[in-house]
Amino acid sequence: MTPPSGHIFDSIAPTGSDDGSDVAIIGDVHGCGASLEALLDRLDRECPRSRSVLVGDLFTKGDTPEVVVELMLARAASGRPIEAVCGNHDRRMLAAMLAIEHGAPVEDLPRAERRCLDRLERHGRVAGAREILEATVARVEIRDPDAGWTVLHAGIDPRLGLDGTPDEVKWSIKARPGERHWWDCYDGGDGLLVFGHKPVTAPMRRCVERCPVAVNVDTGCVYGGALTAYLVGEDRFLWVPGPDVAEERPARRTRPITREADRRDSTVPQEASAVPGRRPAGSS
Ligand SMILES: [Mn+2]
Repeated sequence: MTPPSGHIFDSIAPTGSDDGSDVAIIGDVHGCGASLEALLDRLDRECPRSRSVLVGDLFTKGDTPEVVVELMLARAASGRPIEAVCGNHDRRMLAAMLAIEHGAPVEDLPRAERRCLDRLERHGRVAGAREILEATVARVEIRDPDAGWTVLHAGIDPRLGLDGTPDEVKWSIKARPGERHWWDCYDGGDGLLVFGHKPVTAPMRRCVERCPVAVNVDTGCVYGGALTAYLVGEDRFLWVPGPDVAEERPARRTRPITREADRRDSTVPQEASAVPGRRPAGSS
């Protein structure tokens, strides 16, 4: 695969899916190139006109960030819509690249960024990664107001709502031990929010009155889990195994994920009745 060079990635970003095609929202890839390739292949077979939106955290941690770059640039160059929103690791990676450009010694970079940059350099994909990261970091969220969904990396503060939540919260919010997840306190007032950042063992779909309002697609691909896509229009998950999963595992993994998603779905109306309404900023 030889993706073309030049600023292709940012220029093809669509503003909406007005041709009626579905949108596939893809969880944290974290440099797992083979998993992204397998998932995009599966999307091409099962949902050939779908627009892809990645929740961010694209390159660091995994072994093949250069493959992620190649896949994204090649897809963009072929006219297939693919975009990403800003993840905390995308900001870190772009900051590391800028530091190197300004003369910082490579040894000063944190280990994950140093390893990722080394891999990108050896495969000639630094410029491509930089192009993708600049476009990605500039987009904290992608909304489709007509369809009622928003993609962001980590989530919102339910007390502040989507518009009131600061950007740095949107790419980094995560419950500390003992705290409730933000999505358990979200009443659906800002429509469907799709996100990643917090790995879960199965894709999580929380409903209010049987309508999906919060979907977590980070199934820990780089930690031996799966890479998941959520097809918004079909309200359906697709997934492929992460790089460390043994050959025989995907089939066994498949059924528990489905059952888990169905089980969570069916219990949601009871949960929703206990959800607090949105409160103004500063109140407890
Ligand atoms: Mn993250």
